[in-house]
Amino acid sequence: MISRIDLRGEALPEGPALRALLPRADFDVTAALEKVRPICEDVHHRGDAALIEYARRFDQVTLEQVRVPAEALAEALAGLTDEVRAALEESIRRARTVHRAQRRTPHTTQVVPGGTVTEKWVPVDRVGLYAPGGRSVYPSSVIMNAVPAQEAGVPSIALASPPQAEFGGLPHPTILAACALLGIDEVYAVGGATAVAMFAYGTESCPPARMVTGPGNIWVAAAKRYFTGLIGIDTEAGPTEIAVLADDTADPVHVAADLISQAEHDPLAAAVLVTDSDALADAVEKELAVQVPATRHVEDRIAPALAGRQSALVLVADLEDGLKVVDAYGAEHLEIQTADATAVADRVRNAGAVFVGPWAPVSLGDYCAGSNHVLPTGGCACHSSGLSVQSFLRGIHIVDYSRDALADVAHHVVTLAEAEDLPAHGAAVKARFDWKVPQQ
Ligand code: HSO
Ligand code: ZN
Repeated sequence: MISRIDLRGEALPEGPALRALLPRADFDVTAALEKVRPICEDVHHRGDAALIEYARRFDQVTLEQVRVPAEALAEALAGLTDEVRAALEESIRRARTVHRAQRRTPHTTQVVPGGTVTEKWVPVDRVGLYAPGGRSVYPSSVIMNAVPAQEAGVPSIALASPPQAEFGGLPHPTILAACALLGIDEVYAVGGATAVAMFAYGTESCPPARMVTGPGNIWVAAAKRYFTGLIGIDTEAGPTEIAVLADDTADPVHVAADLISQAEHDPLAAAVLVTDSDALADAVEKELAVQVPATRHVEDRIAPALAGRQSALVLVADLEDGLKVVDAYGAEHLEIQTADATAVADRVRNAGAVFVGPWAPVSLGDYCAGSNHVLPTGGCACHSSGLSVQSFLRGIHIVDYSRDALADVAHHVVTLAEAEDLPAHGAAVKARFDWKVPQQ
């Protein structure tokens, strides 16, 4: 059901050679890019009419307008059960606690007497959030995108989610209810690449946004790549991944349950156990055989995800090698289930989020830890972070020098300008001090 990779033979290779030995799903955004390009350009030229046409074609829904009326949001909120409402509210509360602490304050550095550089933090003016439909109706993802944007102080936040035929052409009611709980009242029934294009270019109904965040399928990822440079994006969000670094102190029942929990997202989801214990690997494999058939999404997602080339039980000589392996992999989610898990977790360099010890399963982080669940996938954790308040802020340097402070450093500026063959740069400083500006 799940393959094994044994890395206990010779010394572990380094860098790309080690990465090449580790499993990973194919997620070819480049190929999808060619297909989304004409759709995005059509939205650019025809605006709402194109959105309505694509809703008919892709979602089998005839829309009269793309904006979701306020009454639909109120109705969706009223339709939530008390339990779901309380759980969403708790998730929002915890996410707010963590993200509020990420707010940035301006900082002024006195470089020299009379010369300061201040870094101030300014939120993006307007953000478009995307919430997928279909198999992935996740109100929790609405929370994970909206809360950091709100805590960053983004003044205008809109959300798009695909229209659903079974809900009269509106997005899924739990998505609408989550928006209502979060105070987001600008919602569009627009899905996939067309939603990203709507936010990037703007249409008659929807003013353009400066940034688009939120998970989605390969078409959403491709549209985000298409618009990179025109707008800000979070990440391209590939299939979910969980890696577990465990030794023989780990409970195989928990490890198997956690691997299955993320395999539940997608047939391309990755579940990887890295362990120095044959006994644990055997026990986890047995547990998978017991637990998988008892889950709801066996055939369509969990079984193919675990059997796919992206998932594996990886055997290593010791935890030192285990750390090298998980760092080379750079998982979206990494659980550490070892003796002294805190010390081991402390040494991890590459992961979207780290879950320490037996009481911090990834699904806690998916919903209610307070941490963000929009995290880098596909090895991007080696260079990028998950969504946070910082994602929605721009740091602007404010340079303030007095005459004396500029005079003091002027000769260095002029020298460097000459060294770069940019004499006009130097002249801009000389002009302020009656230096002779060279005429050429
Ligand atoms: N594990 C997913 C997020 C999610 N889980 C949403 C449940 N709902 C990617 O981090
Ligand atoms: Zn999840």
